[in-house]
Amino acid sequence: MSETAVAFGIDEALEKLGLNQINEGTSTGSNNFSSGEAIASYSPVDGALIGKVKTTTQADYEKVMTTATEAFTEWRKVPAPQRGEIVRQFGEKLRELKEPLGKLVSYEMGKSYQEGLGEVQEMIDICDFAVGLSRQLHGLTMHSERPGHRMYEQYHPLGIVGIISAFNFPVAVWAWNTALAWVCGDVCVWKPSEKTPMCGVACQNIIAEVLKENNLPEGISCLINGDYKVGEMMTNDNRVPLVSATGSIRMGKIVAQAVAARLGKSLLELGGNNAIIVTPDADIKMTVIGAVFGAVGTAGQRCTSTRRLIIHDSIYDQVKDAITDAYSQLRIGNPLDENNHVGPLIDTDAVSMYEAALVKAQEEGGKVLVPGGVLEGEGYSSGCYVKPAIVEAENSFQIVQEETFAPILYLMKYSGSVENAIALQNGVVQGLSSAIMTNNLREAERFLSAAGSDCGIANVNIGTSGAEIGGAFGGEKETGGGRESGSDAWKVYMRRQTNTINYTTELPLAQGIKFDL
Ligand code: UN1
Repeated sequence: MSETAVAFGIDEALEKLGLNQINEGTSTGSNNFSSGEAIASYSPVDGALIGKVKTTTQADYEKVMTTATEAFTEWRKVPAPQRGEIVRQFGEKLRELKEPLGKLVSYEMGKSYQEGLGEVQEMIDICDFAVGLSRQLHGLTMHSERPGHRMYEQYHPLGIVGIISAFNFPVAVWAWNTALAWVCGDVCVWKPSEKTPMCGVACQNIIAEVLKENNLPEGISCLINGDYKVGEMMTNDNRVPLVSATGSIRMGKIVAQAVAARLGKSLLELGGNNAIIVTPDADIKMTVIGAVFGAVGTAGQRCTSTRRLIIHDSIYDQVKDAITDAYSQLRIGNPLDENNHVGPLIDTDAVSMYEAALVKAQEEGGKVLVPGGVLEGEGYSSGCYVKPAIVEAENSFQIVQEETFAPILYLMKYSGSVENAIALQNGVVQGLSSAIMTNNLREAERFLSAAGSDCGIANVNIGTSGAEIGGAFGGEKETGGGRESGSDAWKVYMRRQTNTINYTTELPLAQGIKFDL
């Protein structure tokens, strides 16, 4: 255990999460049949080893599928409100373990401790949502065209839901999926990112305890570990009717094609290229807070991170100065230290991508306003700390069209009406989140209209990140079209059945067809 880890109580947190033994690589957590090569998890905070987790081989995967399949036959018979009760207990455990889990998220992923706690709060919130939902999995009733007939629809569980999640939200995205899937009567097989495997084992330990206390099979929640090859076992597997995948567009295209080839369902939550439009009527103070948090929060590694600021030319210089000034006050360093605003990137590969993007932006003609750079020296020994950068750029630059998972903010101007800003905002392949800062009702409504933002999320006087769990979360175009968490996102985790019941002694056919024997 490193000095930093001890100073910030990581050892205690690991112990509370039942992870102490993993440090020796002797166990990979409950309900984990993994026997393959170990993957080591190093903290981007200080480069120290947190623990090792064994990967899942094809033979291990078969065992997991048998366990999950058996658990499903039992779980689907449990009434939905009772399934909700299990999710309620899971939410209670998360409340108890919010600090240690938030700390592990911060230490293994690198986001600030505040954001780590926020992520666990999202898990708690989705549990509460799912508990209520467990009594509201409604279908509709319809009027039959035939006399003495009743027609209605109902929702049944799908079976095994495969969850592939990314490093940037190592626990919350799993919970968005799994809390809903469980109340819907599904069982889940989760492959967390190989960059944050300890968070996966910690979550599995928490739910395993709840299931054990309730004499339920642990196969309701299964964990598999490894890289994309382990993910492929699920995407190609007919026994997994739904694969919910969060990650890059590149990954999503591979998953979508594999799942579609076997006519399975996929729920995709892929990259964003999120912009804030700043109109002449914007509140500049609010704009600065929203834009800076959006761009540098989680070190620019949210799918909802603000990547572009589209500013009206009449206020461009004023906004530019206010934002660059705010950047000069950012403190970059250990994310467990609550004085810091920005922690490290996930690993040194991410640092290389950040550096390459800054070079590319300049090659394409971008003008650097706030130079980035990799931080070195005391406190930065992991090599993962970078300075948030701002570049004046054109929307048409190839690098601006891409999502770089790093704190790089592109500033661009628009002139004339808000439609010109909306055209720029929509002028990318991604369609996750978008925002407009304005006190002008007409502009706000035009941004929200059918001719406005083409994204899954469109906010007014709020930044692009930090969505609440109560709304459906996801995006259009190459973001993948999936919707997770709130609203009626639960429907994707269930199969719909239309039932028609004849309570007469006749057998009239629909559409008035006569078929007399
Ligand atoms: C993600 O980055 O994959 O809206 C999810 C937000 C968070 C979730 C982001 N609630 O920023």
